[in-house]
Amino acid sequence: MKKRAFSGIKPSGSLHLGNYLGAIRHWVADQHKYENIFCVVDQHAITVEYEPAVLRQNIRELVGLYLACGLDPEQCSLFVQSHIPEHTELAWLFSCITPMGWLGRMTQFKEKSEGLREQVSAGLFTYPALMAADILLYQTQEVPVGEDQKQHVELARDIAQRFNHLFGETFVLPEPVIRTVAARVMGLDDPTKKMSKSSASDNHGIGLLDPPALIRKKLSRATTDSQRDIVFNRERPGVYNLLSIYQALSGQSQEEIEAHFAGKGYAQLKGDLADLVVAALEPIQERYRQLTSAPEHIDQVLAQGVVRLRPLVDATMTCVRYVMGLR
Ligand code: ATP
Ligand code: LTN
Repeated sequence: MKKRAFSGIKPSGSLHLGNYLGAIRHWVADQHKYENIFCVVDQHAITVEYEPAVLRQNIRELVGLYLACGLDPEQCSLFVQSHIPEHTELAWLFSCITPMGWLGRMTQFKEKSEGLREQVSAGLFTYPALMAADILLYQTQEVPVGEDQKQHVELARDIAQRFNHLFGETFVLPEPVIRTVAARVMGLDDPTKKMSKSSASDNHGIGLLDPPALIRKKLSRATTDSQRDIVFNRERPGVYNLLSIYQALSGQSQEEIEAHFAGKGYAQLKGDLADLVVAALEPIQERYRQLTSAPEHIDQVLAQGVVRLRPLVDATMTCVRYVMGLR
């Protein structure tokens, strides 16, 4: 029996290299090993200010990119979170057994609510209860994510444990699966901050749909430092970040990469890295163009995902409603 894997991405903007290297490329590479469920978590994207027309567009772009990156709808159930209303039903039930203290400790909440004070939405605070619902609804065993999501997956596990303790064995306890190379790609403009969809700066991230010339330009401007040698040293975050991206895309070891760049300068590092990034993204961009020229295909894939998942959703929810005394 294959283990079940679940993961999701917010349609909160254009996907970047961090989303690809930290998450999607592993989903694609391992899809034959798991029973896969991948979601476009649209209801998580509305926890901060957003534009409805842009959200609608982002949802379709994200599904198109899932497919263009190589997720095979025969091996993966792909769907949009709001198309299965039980996610929010279960999230409410979880929010009633999740202590405020657990939610208040989440670093993503602290970062995203910075400066907003009383204006911050209740949804941003209870966000992890919805994420726990996404994962636990499908009795998920493994959750492949980038490093930044480890804390949320662990919270989902704590919620499952608490539920099982209060109402009897109901949920499988999920585990985060985080790869070591490029699990946290940093911003090109500021290598102390995680590359993120919602950054306002132009030179922050490389978009999966960025044209080659733009990719080269952004990399040529990436922040480095005033030293010369090109080695993996976490204390030099700019160079370390570029080398980690190089490592993820080339599949070479750190020693091989350091030997390759010995005696060379940053311009060479940035140029070689741009070649690798462009070569990795070009086929994805080509498939994306083909897929979006036949938009019905995307609708079919999403409808099929919902149909396949329905029995699992019903099984979990029938049990949950009963043990909680709602039925
Ligand atoms: P936002 O800026 O809107 O918060 P985001 O760029 O952080 O979005 P998410 O939708 O939160 O992206 O994340 C989707 C997946 O990509 C998650 O598994 C997350 O861990 C991973 N991920 C996001 N940013 C990075 C990054 N910089 N490096 C590696 N993985 C990342
Ligand atoms: N919170 C995640 C997105 C997300 C997710 C999930 C990831 C929502 N539900 C379930 C894995 C499993 C994020 O901000 N990247």
